[in-house]
Amino acid sequence: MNIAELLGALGVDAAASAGPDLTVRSPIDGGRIAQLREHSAAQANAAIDAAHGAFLAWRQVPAARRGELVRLLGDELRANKQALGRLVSVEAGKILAEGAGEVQEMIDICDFAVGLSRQLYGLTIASERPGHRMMETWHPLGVVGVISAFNFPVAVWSWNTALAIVCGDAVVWKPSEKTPLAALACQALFERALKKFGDAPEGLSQVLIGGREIGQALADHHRVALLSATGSTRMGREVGPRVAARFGRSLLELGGNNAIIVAPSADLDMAARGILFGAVGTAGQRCTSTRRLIVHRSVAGDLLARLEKAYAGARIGNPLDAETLVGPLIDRVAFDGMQAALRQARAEGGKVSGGERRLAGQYPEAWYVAPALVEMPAQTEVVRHETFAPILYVMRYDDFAGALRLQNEVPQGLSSAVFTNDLREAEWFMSASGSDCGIANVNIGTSGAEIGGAFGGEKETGGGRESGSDAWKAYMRRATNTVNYSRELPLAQGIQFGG
Ligand code: UN1
Repeated sequence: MNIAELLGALGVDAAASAGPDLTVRSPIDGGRIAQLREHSAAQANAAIDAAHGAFLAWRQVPAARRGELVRLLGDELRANKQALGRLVSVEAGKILAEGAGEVQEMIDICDFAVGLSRQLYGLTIASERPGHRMMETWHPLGVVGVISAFNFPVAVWSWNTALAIVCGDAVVWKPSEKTPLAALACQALFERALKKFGDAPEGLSQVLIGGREIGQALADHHRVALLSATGSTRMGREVGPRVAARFGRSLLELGGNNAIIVAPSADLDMAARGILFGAVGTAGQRCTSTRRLIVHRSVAGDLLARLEKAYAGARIGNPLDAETLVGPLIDRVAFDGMQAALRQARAEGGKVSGGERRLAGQYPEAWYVAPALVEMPAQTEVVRHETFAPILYVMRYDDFAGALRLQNEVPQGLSSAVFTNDLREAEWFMSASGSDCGIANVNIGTSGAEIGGAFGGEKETGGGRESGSDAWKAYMRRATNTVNYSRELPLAQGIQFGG
């Protein structure tokens, strides 16, 4: 299927979005796949106002009925899993299995949100006063702005939207300028679901194509009650304070610098497989990608030999070919960033294997690379930075406390993992004095989280939590209700006030 057929099958009216402003290229060969019109800041503000109007009506619809819309969206995603997954592969460059996997995450969060639509529960709390009852009620919040990155061009929208819709909110989405077609496809599928649903208000979910000005409109507009932003720490540093300045809420999911610790008792075969998926999968362009390996000195040689073999066998190439494991980097900027990091690693004493450009003859306008394994003498400056590319820095450790120190001594705190069969090490790793990340795994890698858990991390990762567990609470406002069913009016804290 060519791109026009793919968009057609997904219900995208390509002509309606065509325009001179934004050239969309496929990282597979660098070729142009679309030319789109961008929205202006004024259009963004109008979209936010319209979404607010939709919210005022939507919040009155019973939550279980709101869940029905998400159920219908899940049906559309099931029916179009392969087509949407393929579009993600074409536009973001991830391999077909990962494109389809990303759509599966969307289906999963829809299922989760449909169940949630019959919960959205609050607590009842013992009152200190006789004849009184205290409780919490969760109400819809308002307009949720979503800013997403190229690397998960559809799933991140769905984590936010599935929850926001059942929570009674409206959504305005600014996708990455690198992956607008996938966003238009999501919007088209959402509109199909809306048609089947019937009576939803106009403007409940909208997409804005464009760059900085759109992000700024979402950050600054007082009607965006929550801005959920996924991307670099640099972006978060800009967006977070702007939203805070107007006392808006933000949910930030920023950079990761995820490590795997491999202990002497580890199953090295399993560890090698987990590291390969984490470091090389999605060409190292997940926020959860494994970027650091902290391996016990006694097993380092054995593990590295396995990894070198696995790296040599990982096929680099067109992500649409079934045998490919490593697709291209998103663009030249990513390639240059990777080369700069490797130069810095060498200057800091690193021993680099891999990292060079591949397939330049076949795809002169695309940026394929051999994943790099870099043995570092210490956790130097370059290791402390997130480079969005398949670079795995390898460091050795002697005692577990030292390994934990290395793991935590970076500015980011998203995901982490340990491979060990030692119960003490595993529990220590997950304890208060263990990993300081939002995700701490045992005997699985750092990437590929299920949607049922809360997703996000600490420190420069931004502190937000999306997706499962009680992440829905960020999309609602909490009211504490105290009800007096007695005939007296006792004051709290025993205060006597007048007669
Ligand atoms: C991201 O890279 O922004 O845990 C999200 C994972 C995926 C999500 C990654 N479920 O790797």
